[in-house]
Amino acid sequence: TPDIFVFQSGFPAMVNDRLLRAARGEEVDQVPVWVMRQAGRYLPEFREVRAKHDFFTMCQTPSLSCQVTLQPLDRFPLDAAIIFSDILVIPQALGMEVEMRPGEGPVFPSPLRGPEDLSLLAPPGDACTKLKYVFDALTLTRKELKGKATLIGFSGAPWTIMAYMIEGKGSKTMSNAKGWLYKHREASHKLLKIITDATVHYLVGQVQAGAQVLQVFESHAEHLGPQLFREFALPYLKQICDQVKEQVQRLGLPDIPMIVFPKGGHYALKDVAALKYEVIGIDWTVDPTLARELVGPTKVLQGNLDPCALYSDQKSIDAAVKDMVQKFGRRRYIANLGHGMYPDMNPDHLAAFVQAVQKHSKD
Ligand code: 1CP
Repeated sequence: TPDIFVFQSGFPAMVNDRLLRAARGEEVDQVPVWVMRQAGRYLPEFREVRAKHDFFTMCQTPSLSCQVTLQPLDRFPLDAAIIFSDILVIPQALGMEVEMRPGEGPVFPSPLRGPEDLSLLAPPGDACTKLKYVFDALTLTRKELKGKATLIGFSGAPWTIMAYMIEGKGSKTMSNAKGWLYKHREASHKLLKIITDATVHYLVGQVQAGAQVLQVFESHAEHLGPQLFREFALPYLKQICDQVKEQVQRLGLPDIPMIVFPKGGHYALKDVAALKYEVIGIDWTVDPTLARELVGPTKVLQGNLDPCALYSDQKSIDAAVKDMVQKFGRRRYIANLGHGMYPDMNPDHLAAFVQAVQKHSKD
């Protein structure tokens, strides 16, 4: 539609498209770099904003979301910005209450108790009308970025979201959510389908709003193992990628590179590589050489320094990054940590990480 054309063409031209090029498998002058949780409490300027506002109020206020999304880019020469939001806005949009409790993380006061609770969820097609604030934050941020970095939109993957909806918070074992997979197989698929449908709408909306790359976080892959992953994660990751790409094409928008991050899912990398995601995020437990062997030559890899390596001194960070870049190679590679920043990390050590990627990967 003409509306969308105006929207997409109304953004500033890209001054730095390194990450986009790498995601498409094209040659780059140096390896692009960004880090998961690059906007967050390890930055004093983030804590200052966070002290004044509730977490979800920040997500729901485009000017605040934009402000903290850009904070790490003012400090470090990063090649991407990831929109400040959370994967749990999808359960919220499906009608569930989620609170962010200081020191505890996200908590659902009324998690799903059993299959009968599925009838309480809002229809997935309606969910996205409640997430307009994310779209507005993306549009604003894409403009404010002025083409200096690629804007990443994201969502959680269905199994990871289902796990929170049933556990009601983070869990060491995920035994309640896994209990559903064994006891309520049909209802589990029904729930995963609801989440998938809402997520497809949500991600397509993010592209319309200005997201240039999408990352799908399967943060709790480690709890599944090969069999459960094949039945309860893989088909939904496939549906998300296939349907988002199809709908984006139907809207006349350019093809969007997609990243899938199956954290702790080393056992599933071969299966995941059969999907159409261009980029696969690798956590720090997988050796880069093995990751490349498992996914084959054409996929782009992203990762994977142990985040805790940032607790070491700057010289050691430089050496670790040199080793990582050498193992992954300069082509079809996006440098990142193997998971997110922690609140007690020193921003100067992230600076050392970013600088080392650039130093060791220039052509
Ligand atoms: O720069 C960025 O990455 C900021 C945007 C962002 C993203 C991509 C946030 C802000 N959250 C997320 C994704 C997210 N949220 C994931 C996937 C990534 C991952 O595996 O870490 C997950 C699992 C969540 C759920 C969540 N939100 C947790 C984990 C809970 C648990 O114990 O399992 C927590 C602690 C949050 C809160 C949160 N989200 C984001 C921030 C900055 C914070 C800290 C909260 C605060 O400021 O009070």
